[in-house]
Amino acid sequence: MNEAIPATRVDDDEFRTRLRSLDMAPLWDVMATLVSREPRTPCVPALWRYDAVRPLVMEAGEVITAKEAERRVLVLENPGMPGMSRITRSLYAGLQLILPGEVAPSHRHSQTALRFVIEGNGAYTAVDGERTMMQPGDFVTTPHWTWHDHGNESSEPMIWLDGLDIPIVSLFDASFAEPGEREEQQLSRPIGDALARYGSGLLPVDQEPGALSSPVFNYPYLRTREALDALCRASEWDPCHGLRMKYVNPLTGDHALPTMATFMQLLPAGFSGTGYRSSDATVYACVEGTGETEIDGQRFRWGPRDIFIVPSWMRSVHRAGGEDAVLFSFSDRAAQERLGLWREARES
Ligand code: GTQ
Repeated sequence: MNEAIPATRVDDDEFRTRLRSLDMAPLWDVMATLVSREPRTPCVPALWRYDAVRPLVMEAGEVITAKEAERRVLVLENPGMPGMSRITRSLYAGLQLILPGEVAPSHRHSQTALRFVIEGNGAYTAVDGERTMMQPGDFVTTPHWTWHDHGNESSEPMIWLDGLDIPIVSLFDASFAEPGEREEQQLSRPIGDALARYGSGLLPVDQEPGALSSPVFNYPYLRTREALDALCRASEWDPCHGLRMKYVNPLTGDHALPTMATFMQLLPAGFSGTGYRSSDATVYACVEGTGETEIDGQRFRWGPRDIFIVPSWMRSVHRAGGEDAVLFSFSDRAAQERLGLWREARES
């Protein structure tokens, strides 16, 4: 934290050369960077307009099949970190395309994944023996080390936003993955089983508490939207967030996934928020309505299906247009909370 050290004492090249030869280095060169007073990040604010990126996603459908690619995805790369397959320092995001009749074969990995459905109707993801049919606005999870395959038996292409904790797992050098024995996993439960069993305000009578990831693996938009609709009549609005809810694991009340926190928020028509910062860089996907988010003074206008990010600790302000706006978002807040790292600052 001491930024001014007299040059005469530290500019001893001969000393530095000897240090380097023994794989050592002086901390005082890098102290202020390593232990910064506030978050410093190469991550920059960015927005992907769906109208601009969709044609390229469809073009990817002509270049390679889902099966050949294993996962046919265009990675959303933060412009501040090109070539690093990450949308923030800790998170990966991409747009995945499944065309009618295609299957993305079964596999499992250490990384936790989430899907947020952007376009299409009725493609499925199967997770550990159960399929769920996906609709726009649905939030679908694939907890770490669960078998999952995706398929599309509908007549339209389906596109969803993938969010994975790939950079977190790679930071720990803890990545394991394996392909399934068959392309599509064997199903052992009917469609809708997990939601009925765990996500309906009920639990099996002998259910053990706990579990790192939620047993509910599809949080349908229909239900989420209904909840927001009912709440917005009664709730007082948060000056920064409007009405913001988090997706939870019904066995713990904690975030649905251990590393990534997920949220849905409603900004009422004409909402003009106050300034907000938090230590979790956040990926937003607009579901309904239009608006703008000012990020460190830069204005990003968004509409349905657009994706944008607010980097760690940058000041953001949300404003909604003439109708109610709905934003899905995810971040590494779940991991940060577990490590005691997460912080926020609000302007009143
Ligand atoms: O659907 O399993 O975007 O394994 C990247 C890696 C999606 C997936 C991605 C993956 C997946």
